[in-house]
Amino acid sequence: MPSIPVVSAGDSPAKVVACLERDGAVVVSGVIDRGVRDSLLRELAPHLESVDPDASLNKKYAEDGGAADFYPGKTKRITALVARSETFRTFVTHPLMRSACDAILKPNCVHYQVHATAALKIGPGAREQVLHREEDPYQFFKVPRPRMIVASMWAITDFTAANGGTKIVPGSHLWPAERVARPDEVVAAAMPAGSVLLWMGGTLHGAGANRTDEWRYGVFLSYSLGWLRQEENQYIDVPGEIARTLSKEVRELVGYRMHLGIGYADPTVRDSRGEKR
Ligand SMILES: O=C(O)CCC(=O)C(=O)O
Repeated sequence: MPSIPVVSAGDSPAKVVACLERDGAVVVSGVIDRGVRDSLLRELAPHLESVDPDASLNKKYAEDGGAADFYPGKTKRITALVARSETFRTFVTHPLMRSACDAILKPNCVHYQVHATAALKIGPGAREQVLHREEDPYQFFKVPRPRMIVASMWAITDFTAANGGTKIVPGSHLWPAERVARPDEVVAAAMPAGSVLLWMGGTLHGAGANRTDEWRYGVFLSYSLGWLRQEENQYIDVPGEIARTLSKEVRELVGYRMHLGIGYADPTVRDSRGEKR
């Protein structure tokens, strides 16, 4: 029976990376304490409270005529977390994420970047999400693709198999394209609040169905090779006015940095307030 390995925050970065490389996913318990979770909840509440759980990103995608079914209803989803939450910025630079990305992404780039951010609340009655790979948009590369993305889900509330805990297909980052996961190969990430689930960009995964009467609250954070187009447009979600206020480390991780010659900009161009970037 496949399973997701569990390690603790005190375990070595090498152990986390070894699990990721072997199983395509790992749960690290005890990463963020109650105080950190409370700060994040406070900072994001004004943004999440106004989300219509029947519309959320689902409606936006449906209106685009794109993947209408990709985001299930009865969920609340917001992005732009770097701009919206000071606490979230500590996740972006967290040593756990830096060491995993150093080991998995650095061999394929000079530096990596934040790929996407989201707060994801899965409500009672939400159906499960279709299994997918973070690297699916890079169709040019054939599955199994080169390592391009590392993803994570930070449990703000407990995650269970019943309340929408993220579904993972262990080992699927190594599968050929045509292999389809059998139901007994899909495992829900059950983890207490404060844990972080990491997975490889090639690992099949998706949000679980919520069969309880509680909301499952997780924060998504992924990173990609510094020469790829980011999934979330960080220059819109973290505009220059905000980027200027961030630490150099966060600003550069968000993408305000060149990767070799890629991403240059004219420093004399002014932002919307008329100030130099
Ligand atoms: O909410 C989750 O557990 C996973 C979400 C996800 O994979 C997605 O929205 O693409």
